[in-house]
Amino acid sequence: MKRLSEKLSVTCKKLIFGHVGACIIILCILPVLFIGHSFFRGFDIKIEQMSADTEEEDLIVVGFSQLGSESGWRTAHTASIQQALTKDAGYFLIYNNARQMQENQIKAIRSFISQRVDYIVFAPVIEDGWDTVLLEAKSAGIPVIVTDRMVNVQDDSLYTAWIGTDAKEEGKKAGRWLETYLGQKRRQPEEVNIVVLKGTVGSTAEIGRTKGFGEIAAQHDNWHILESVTAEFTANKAKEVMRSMLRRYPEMNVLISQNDDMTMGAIEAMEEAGIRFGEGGDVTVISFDATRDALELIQEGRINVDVECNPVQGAYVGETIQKLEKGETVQKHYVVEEKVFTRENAEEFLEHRKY
Ligand code: GYE
Repeated sequence: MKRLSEKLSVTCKKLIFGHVGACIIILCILPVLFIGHSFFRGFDIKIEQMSADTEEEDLIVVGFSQLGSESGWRTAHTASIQQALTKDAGYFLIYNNARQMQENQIKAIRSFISQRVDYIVFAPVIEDGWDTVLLEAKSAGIPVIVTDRMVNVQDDSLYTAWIGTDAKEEGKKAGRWLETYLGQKRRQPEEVNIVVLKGTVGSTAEIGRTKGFGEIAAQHDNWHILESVTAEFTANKAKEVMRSMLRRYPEMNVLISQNDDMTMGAIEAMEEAGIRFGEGGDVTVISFDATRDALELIQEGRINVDVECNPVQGAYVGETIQKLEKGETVQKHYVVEEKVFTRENAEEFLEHRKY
């Protein structure tokens, strides 16, 4: 492995001047940069920390491009990667938050390439549009580990491994739960009128959950998807969208919300409008993620079911890197384990839920 100090020297040169001798000049201007460190703000790189770490050898340098911080799930996913790739475990982690913008992720990946990191880990905001930048990483000989959402690339050798969740299966689980639920105790209304709050359009979670649920819905003549509309995986947007859905579709009796944050926003809108929802209510609420807050709402009977999406992926990312370090082959696609939560089992898991 390349020495960290060597890589940082290259980083300095490329980031600032791009010619030989740049590091000498950098030493002179470092105090100025420390005062007005907005220069490096976009990449969350702590110069002080990096300089101190140049003393250390054999740290595996990982550039991590996270797509944003839109949800409780995302916070847990970021934490999971940060907790796995620690200095004690032998890593130097460079974290960048792309704030939902693909162009920011592309910039971050290019910056990681120019810093000659050992690995790139990234959670892509949407599936399309990665071929060029991933080819650049491949040409630089840097393995890319995709996590959470998937990329849609022509050549799958552009990434080394993917660790994530089965979004389509999650959508199907939601549909199958609804089938069973409606079938029980003659709950089947004549018409099942569904509104779907979708996540970020073009993201794996949105594509998969929409398709998976849609396949089950298509098997029932009396299930009508009144509208599928994005609320971008955020609570605020969902509250706003839900207000308008409630005005437009008073006949709605099932809400499918593709993540817990949107569910919280939608619940607020229903409360405001005096709609009875959840157990014994007029609107059945189906959510995804199963964060701690949502499990509590299940216990209170305000969410009927929550299809789990597991954000704890850091350990698998770490294991994959360790295998690659030893020259071992790694599994190309690794899907983490997921459950379905209702009032029957929420309590049992709530006790140990960390996110
Ligand atoms: O469900 C949502 C998040 O990609 C699986 O993104 C992830 C989704 C998750 O913002 O809460």
